[in-house]
Amino acid sequence: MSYILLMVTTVEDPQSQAHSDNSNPKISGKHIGGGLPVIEYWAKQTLSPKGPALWKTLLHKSACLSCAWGTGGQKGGFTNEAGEKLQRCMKSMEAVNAELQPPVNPHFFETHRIEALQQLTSMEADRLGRLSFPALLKAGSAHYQRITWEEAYTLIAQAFEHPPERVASYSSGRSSNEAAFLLQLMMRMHGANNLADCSDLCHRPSTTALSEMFGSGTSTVSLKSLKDSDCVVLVGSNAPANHPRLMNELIELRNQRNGKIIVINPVKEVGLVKYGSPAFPVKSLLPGSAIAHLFLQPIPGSDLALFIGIQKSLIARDLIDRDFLVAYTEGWEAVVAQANNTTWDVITQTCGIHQTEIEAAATIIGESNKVVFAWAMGVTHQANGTDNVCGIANTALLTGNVGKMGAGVMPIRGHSNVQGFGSMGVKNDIQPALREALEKIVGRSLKREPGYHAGALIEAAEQGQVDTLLCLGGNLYAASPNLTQAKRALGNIETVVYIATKPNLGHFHGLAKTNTLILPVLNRFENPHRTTVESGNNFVRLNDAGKTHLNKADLVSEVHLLTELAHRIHGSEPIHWRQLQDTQYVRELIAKTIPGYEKIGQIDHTQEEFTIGGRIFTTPQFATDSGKAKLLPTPMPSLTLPAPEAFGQTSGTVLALITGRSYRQHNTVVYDLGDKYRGMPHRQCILMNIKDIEQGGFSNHQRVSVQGEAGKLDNIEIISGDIRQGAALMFYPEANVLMKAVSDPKSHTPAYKRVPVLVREA
Ligand SMILES: Nc1nc2c(c(=O)[nH]1)N[C@H]1C(S)=C(S)[C@@H](COP(=O)(O)OP(=O)(O)OC[C@H]3O[C@@H](n4cnc5c(=O)[nH]c(N)nc54)[C@H](O)[C@@H]3O)O[C@H]1N2
Ligand SMILES: Nc1nc2c(c(=O)[nH]1)N[C@H]1C(S)=C(S)[C@@H](COP(=O)(O)OP(=O)(O)OC[C@H]3O[C@@H](n4cnc5c(=O)[nH]c(N)nc54)[C@H](O)[C@@H]3O)O[C@H]1N2
Ligand code: SF4
Ligand SMILES: [Mo]
Repeated sequence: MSYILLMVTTVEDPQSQAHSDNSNPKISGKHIGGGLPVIEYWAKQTLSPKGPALWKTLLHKSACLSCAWGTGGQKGGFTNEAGEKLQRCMKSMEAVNAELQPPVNPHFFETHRIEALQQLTSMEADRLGRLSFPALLKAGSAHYQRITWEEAYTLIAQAFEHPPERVASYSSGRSSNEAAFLLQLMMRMHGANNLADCSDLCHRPSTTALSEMFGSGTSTVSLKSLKDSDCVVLVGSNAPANHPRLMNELIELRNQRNGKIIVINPVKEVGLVKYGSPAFPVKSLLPGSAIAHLFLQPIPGSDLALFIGIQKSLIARDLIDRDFLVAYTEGWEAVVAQANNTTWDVITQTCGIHQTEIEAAATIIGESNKVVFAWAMGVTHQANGTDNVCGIANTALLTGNVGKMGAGVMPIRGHSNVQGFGSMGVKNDIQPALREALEKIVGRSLKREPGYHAGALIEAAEQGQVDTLLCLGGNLYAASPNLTQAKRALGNIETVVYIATKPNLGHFHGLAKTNTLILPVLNRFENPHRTTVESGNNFVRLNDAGKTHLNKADLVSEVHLLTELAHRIHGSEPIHWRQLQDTQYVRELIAKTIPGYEKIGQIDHTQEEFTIGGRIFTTPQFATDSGKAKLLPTPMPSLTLPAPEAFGQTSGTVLALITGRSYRQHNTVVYDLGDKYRGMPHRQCILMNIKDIEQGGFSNHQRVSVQGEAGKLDNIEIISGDIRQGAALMFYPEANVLMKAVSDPKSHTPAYKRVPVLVREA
């Protein structure tokens, strides 16, 4: 297949930047994704002194810590839910490796002032080792000091005496379903719904859009169903780095089923062009497997325009499924009308992709029988993230690609149990069904009004409206946009409690007004009891009990910590919190209250992992009230960038900055510097298109300053790479100092992927 590259005029970029797989992309880093470096990493770690412990952990019957694709559990560390072996990627080992570090030296905090700790980078903070005793930093003190658990519980229980609306939690998706369930129950019994969660910063636009359209907010596709597809459209995902095993599915789709792959991403991620997978050691690992048939590089933030274009082309050529629309959906007429009424000029100028390329994508989608539309943060981290998701799902529905085997919509989730947190009700609004079920258990009515999501929490804290914040994992400080604001906001909270496995930037910068506590916990493979997690593909895994290597450490499990705390806050009636330290009882409560989770009540006896009921649609019967899927009209984004004057300058190059992950980091935690696949040797880089470099009068490897609306970074090295003209890419969390907290009004998720910046000579 070959597509002609044509010139179009756009606001940010005069050139269409689509490529077919016949083109020869110039990649500044590696020429294939994955490949030998992956095997080198496995070999190096295996041969290191930690090797035996690493392997023991990988073989432990618990789910992978890293991403939500999910593997491991009762079938064994390397087996997925389809029973396939060799399904564990290097990222998994990377995550385990970090957890197997020795403890932070018991005298470390005594000998290091907080000012010194604030000089540490993310990687240095993580490398301090595992947290292994409770610590407290009092206002005015220069040091975190060791405290007892009793002192910690007493302090936190006192902090929970503030009015409920002034008490909040934040959580991150690595903890178990059991811990998540207990957290929300404890908070809701306290009387507020201030349950901010990392999903507010992540896939909330997907949940918001899909809930309204299908009555269920998660993927409609199971792994089994994905394996039946004949086309995948992958939008705004760097799966080779963040969900590596998804690459195996793409390789099988293309090579074994002769299926088609469309990739949409302003950055030509090398692994999405060609990927060498260790799961296919002979055919793929060294030569690499071709991935994208069609690679479209739109202007950041413009995916919706591209999808309206695809819809327009499908409608014009009668490639939509009218019988399906009439029988199983609502609202399709308005979506068809919108696509018809939007001119090609507006579409191509907004997304910067020529009509020919858009039509090529429509042809592939229209001519395929079973299409899965998958997406990640390139879609959700936008000021119109929810509309973006609607635009993708509308396209899926117009072509009859939801509600059958082999097809559907698939948000590729982030943290390994972030979706489980959502299912357990960790969110700032409470669904009526969950509320009613919980009310029966606690014997009184629970608050209905929504509480703070992550962004609102920061804003409320900044205004002095929050007294107590309990953080179950994560790094709210470094994950938030506008680090200066986040620091100031957290500094207005009386008591901040960090429940964590390893030190991070938040523990040293996100300091409370009076008391900051760090409470160490066991991780998933160390807990003395069983726990469960839920993957992005709606599969629930059971984690066996395990042991920690931290022999002399003073650690507890998250379940122990939360139940002890809840006992002190709420007493033992109507809930006997301490009894819930046996997680089997928590699972019984989950089975009674969480829709689709009924089977978890038996899992201790059956060890049967399961797919959650009511979410995977293989027939066109949806979970909405009418049973029909709803198509929603999507306002076209209007994308402009400010002039240098908006940054108080008269010269320089304004670009749309994408901020995301390097190959060697997990969210705010940096494991190693650099990203060899993108040719970026260290963290202080900005990836730019060669034309922007030349037109701006810069040169490759020049050091520049990058200025955003909220802050500036100096001494940033320009790296020329295969990124769309007008766009640039930098790594988070360092880049979070640049941006203001602009967010999608429907989901409140920040627009981390389209940050206006000015690049100037240093
Ligand atoms: N190893 C590892 N695995 C992880 C994580 C990790 O940090 N490390 N994090 C986990 C979490 S919480 C998450 S949410 C996921 C994140 O997984 P991803 O969403 O894959 O991660 P990001 O780095 O945010 O990159 C998203 C991709 O979107 C592209 N993009 C940016 N702007 C646009 C746009 O406007 N349109 C389109 N179409 N594409 C765009 C970027 O070029 C990039 O390739 O990974 C999870 N897994
Ligand atoms: N600019 C920019 N900002 C972003 C993003 C972006 O792409 N660009 N991505 C956003 C996204 S998608 C997300 S999800 C957020 C991530 O935001 P968070 O989830 O808040 O941050 P993490 O870095 O994943 O949190 C890491 C910390 O979790 C703790 N931890 C690890 N395992 C455990 C455990 O088992 N139990 C407990 N209690 N603690 C544990 C460790 O102490 C570790 O330091 O960041 C968001 N921020
Ligand atoms: S793809 Fe994700 S879940 Fe699977 S092994 Fe890798 S990091 Fe773990
Ligand atoms: Mo995420």
